[in-house]
Amino acid sequence: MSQKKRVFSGIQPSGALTLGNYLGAMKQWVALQETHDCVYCVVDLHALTVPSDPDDLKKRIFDTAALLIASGLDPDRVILIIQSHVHEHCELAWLLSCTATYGEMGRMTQFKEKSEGKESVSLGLFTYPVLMAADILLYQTDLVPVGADQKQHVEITRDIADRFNRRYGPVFTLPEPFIPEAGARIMSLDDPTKKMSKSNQNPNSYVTLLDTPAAIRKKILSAVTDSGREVRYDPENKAAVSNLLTIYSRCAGGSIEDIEGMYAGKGYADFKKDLAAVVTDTLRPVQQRFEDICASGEVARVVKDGADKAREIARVTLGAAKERIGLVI
Ligand code: AQP
Repeated sequence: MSQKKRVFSGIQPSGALTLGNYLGAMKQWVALQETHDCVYCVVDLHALTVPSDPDDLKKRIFDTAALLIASGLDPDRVILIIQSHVHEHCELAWLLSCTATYGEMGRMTQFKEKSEGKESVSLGLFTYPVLMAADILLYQTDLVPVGADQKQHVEITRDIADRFNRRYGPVFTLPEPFIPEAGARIMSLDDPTKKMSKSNQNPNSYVTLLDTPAAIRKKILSAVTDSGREVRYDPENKAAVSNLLTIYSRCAGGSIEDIEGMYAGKGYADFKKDLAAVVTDTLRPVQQRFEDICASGEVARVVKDGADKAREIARVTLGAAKERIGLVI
């Protein structure tokens, strides 16, 4: 048995993957495959919590899996799955929903944000954290790499697991959130107070991983900036430029101070033109690999193999949970 710690993380096919997903999550997932035993999941069932067109959804699920491979995930080293292919996720979610409470679901910030102002929200949006807990706990996960916004969901996963273990006996490993270093939260190009999100209604608020060089240039040149013309990192007073500096640094690899030095005495226009080129160069190899992967038909094989391997782990955990609860198995 592997002595490596187990990592689990998921990504929703709720839109075209963005530079925020890539810099904040996917690059880190790729790095973790070197040192950890990783299970990564296209969480298609989570994406159903908001309505979407069936044909679009199908394409987005496929593209998300292909983009994960194109970004550098090695299917021979990680388990890559589509959540709905492993039915144990839903079955465990029901068992856990009988341990979680209505009150704790209502306290989730993401639910409050996503339901705000809506006349009607799905029950799935409310119970989303329980399905996420099932995703994580099925694989006896040690570490969950997530953005800071998802920390609360990992904490509630721990609480549910701990309550279950105390009530019925030890079944689940208690996972820890693994949050990337400061600056990994990429903000919206049209509003630096909001996270760059693939479901934002304004396509100019994000760069997608499959945007053309012309689209990238247009979006970055039209990104909001702050007053003044100095390219300086100051998240409090220059949130927009600070976000663009973070993107530059995370794409090109240099420190923010070095990049500030390169643009000393120059204005925003020069900086943005270069940033568009840096982002294009970062995404070009991912886009090329994506084309090759789609043409090869590899994705269907990878996710089938992934589901077969995942089920072996998931079946054991689910069986142990059912037995402890007292179900007849
Ligand atoms: N802007 C971001 N900066 C850094 N990390 C980000 N992540 C998402 N946006 C940013 C991280 O990507 C992983 C997968 O996220 P997800 O797709 O499951 O859901 P999300 O966090 O809700 O991402 P989006 O793009 O904002 O999706 P929608 O619009 O559908 O809600 C997570 O680790 C997340 O932190």
